Amino acid sequence: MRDLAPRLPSSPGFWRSPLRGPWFTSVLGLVLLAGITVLFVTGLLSYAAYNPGLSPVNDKTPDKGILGFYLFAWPTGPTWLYRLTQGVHVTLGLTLIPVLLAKLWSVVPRLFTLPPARSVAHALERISLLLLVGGALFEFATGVLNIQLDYLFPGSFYPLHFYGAWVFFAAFVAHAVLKTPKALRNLRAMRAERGADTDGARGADTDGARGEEADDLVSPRPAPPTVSRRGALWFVGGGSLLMFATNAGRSFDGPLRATAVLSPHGGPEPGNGPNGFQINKTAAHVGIDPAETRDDAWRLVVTGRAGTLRLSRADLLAMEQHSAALPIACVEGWSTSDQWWRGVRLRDLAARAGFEEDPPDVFVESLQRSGAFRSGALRANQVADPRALLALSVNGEALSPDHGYPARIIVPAAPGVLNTKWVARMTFGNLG
Ligand SMILES: Nc1nc2c(c(=O)[nH]1)N[C@H]1C(S)=C(S)[C@@H](COP(=O)(O)O)O[C@H]1N2
Ligand SMILES: [Mo]
Repeated sequence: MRDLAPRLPSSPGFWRSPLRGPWFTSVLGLVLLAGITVLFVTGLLSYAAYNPGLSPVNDKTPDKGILGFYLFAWPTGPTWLYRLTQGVHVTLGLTLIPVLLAKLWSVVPRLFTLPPARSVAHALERISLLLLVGGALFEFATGVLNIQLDYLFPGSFYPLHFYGAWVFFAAFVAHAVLKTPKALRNLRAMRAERGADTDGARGADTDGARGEEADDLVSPRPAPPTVSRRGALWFVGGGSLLMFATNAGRSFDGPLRATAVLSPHGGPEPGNGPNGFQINKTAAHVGIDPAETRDDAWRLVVTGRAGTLRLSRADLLAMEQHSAALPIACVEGWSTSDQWWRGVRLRDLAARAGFEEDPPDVFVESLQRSGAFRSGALRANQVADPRALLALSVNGEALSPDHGYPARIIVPAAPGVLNTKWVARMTFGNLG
């Protein structure tokens, strides 16, 4: 006879919620199966959008090996592409937090099962579960920390979140392959039973709980219910809705952004006027010396086949000026609507550097002396796009110091991080 006394979490009688059982776990599991698949795909897309294969400066995970098998040249259109993929990645991730927590709660008795392993196969299954649970918590935790104003996690976010995602996903695929058929069977069985109930063939039952007795998640001595399973699902869904409603707004401007009360970079626009849109890091924060940005001091150093040019802001303003309506879309998930940028085309600068036809890749460096985002490499397709600019003004006014005065990069569909501010140097070709 098994010990049913609730002494230890490993005792079968310890966990008493009548909500636990295959139906509850299966519903949450299927929601996560769909949601996490989207998170994984949009995450991989975001990684590709950074151009990690293009130059060591873009590559935060140089040891990725075959995990970079799928990398491709990120396109320059539609212009809102990264705004969409990364907005979905971050907002969906936040929205799924209550579902993830509920799912872990629903299977928590299994974490305490004794003996820890009954066989080699059982040991393997439990190790994969550990990677699955640990990996999920790790990915959600690093993701949430990275969208805070001051990143708190020890170490660089990129390798942690990237390798963590692959470890998690390997366990996730194994788990999904093993469990999806069972989850679907559970749901079908419950539905069939409910159908039988309405025929009046058997006595009334709630939420299709019958037939679950054999499952190890079902408590052998359940406490009286305080809420139905359906009610519990509504509660989880309500939590998700709350996360969505308090975060999604930062992918928009104006009154909608003000609804993003739980998000840094949500809230009101910083200031009014042409430069009054979201700022990632201010000039003061990254240590830009205003003296270096003055028109008499600042020169853009452009290097290419034609040697080295030094261009003042007046020289750049004397070149043909072009406009493009493009958003800023950050890896943190926030974005702005289209701003009206004006300046010199990157491909015209490439031509000045000696690449009249077929513009090459370019390596861009900022006045900023340190920090991960002081430089970035743009691919040839990005340089060639006629909407890709070295912007001198935005919305009809010179760039503000915080938006990158004297000049910044703006590339359609690219992640914000590639739109280098306070540009000092551009090297065309030979990225090494
Ligand atoms: N030199 C420099 N450029 C930079 C950054 C930076 O930290 N330093 N941040 C990048 C990031 S992560 C984003 S999202 C955009 C934000 O541009 P904004 O502050 O004008 O909105 O600038 C990019 N350009
Ligand atoms: Mo960013």
